[in-house]
Amino acid sequence: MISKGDIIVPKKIKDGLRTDFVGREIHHFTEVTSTNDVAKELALEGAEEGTIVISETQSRGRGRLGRKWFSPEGGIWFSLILCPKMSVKDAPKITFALSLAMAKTIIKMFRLKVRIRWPNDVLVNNKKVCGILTELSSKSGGAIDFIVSGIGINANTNLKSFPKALRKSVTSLKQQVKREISREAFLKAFFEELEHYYKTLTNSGFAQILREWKSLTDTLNSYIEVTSFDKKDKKVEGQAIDVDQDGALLIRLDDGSIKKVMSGNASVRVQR
Ligand code: BT5
Repeated sequence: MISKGDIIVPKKIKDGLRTDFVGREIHHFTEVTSTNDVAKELALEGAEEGTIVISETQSRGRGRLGRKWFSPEGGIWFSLILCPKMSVKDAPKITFALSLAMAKTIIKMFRLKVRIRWPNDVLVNNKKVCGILTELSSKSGGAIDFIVSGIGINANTNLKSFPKALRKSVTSLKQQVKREISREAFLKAFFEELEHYYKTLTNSGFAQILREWKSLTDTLNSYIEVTSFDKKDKKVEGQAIDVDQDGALLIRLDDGSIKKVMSGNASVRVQR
């Protein structure tokens, strides 16, 4: 049972919120299967761009490829509806803009050591604090109809609520700053940051996002192992040398050849 004092109050986020559209409409729940599912239904019913769906817990929170996303109370589990005038192949760029906005928010609010791991993880002191799942609906002709970006942040979650196997690789903001954080203040700051980077992406293009993203990633110049989702979970190892203008990771394999991975799971072996 979640006590009333621990529930996110949307009004506290909206009061003084300096955005044009992100977070103007907030739907808050105690428990849902996945906020991405609820947001998708709302988008299909014509919800406005910038609409947010937040839940205190999720019974079937998911990561990429249907992996389980643990969503105990104290976290921030939410989805955002976006309607960018982009083609489907550009959708991964949204995840770059969101992870950059997340990293910037954590740095500005808590001055922690934050790194972004290609393509969708935000780490604090080398442990995962946030994951992003971008799903989309497309129109005929390859244009995006809408995007639902699901963002999970271990804000005030207790590490004991995670399975033992995960505890070594995850952290929460509470654990890092050694006090409970205001989830409303965090979301307000994040919504402002994310609208800024989303507008940068849609008005000025990906180059500026990528430049800032590169200054915060731990993946480039490291020796990494990547499980590629492009072709049936194939594992590759090598030196991560660049992220190209589509968001694909370029890896120099041990035989000197260059491998391009559009989507996958990276872990850093040696940081250079
Ligand atoms: C992600 O997937 O990192 C995307 C997570 C997105 C979660 C949000 S919460 C709101 C919205 N609603 C949803 O149902 N989802 C979104 P991926 O890169 O595939 O990472 C999944 C892996 O992260 C799992 O296999 C675990 O190893 C690990 N993991 C699971 N729960 C975690 C947590 N709470 N914190 C950190 N790591 C976790």
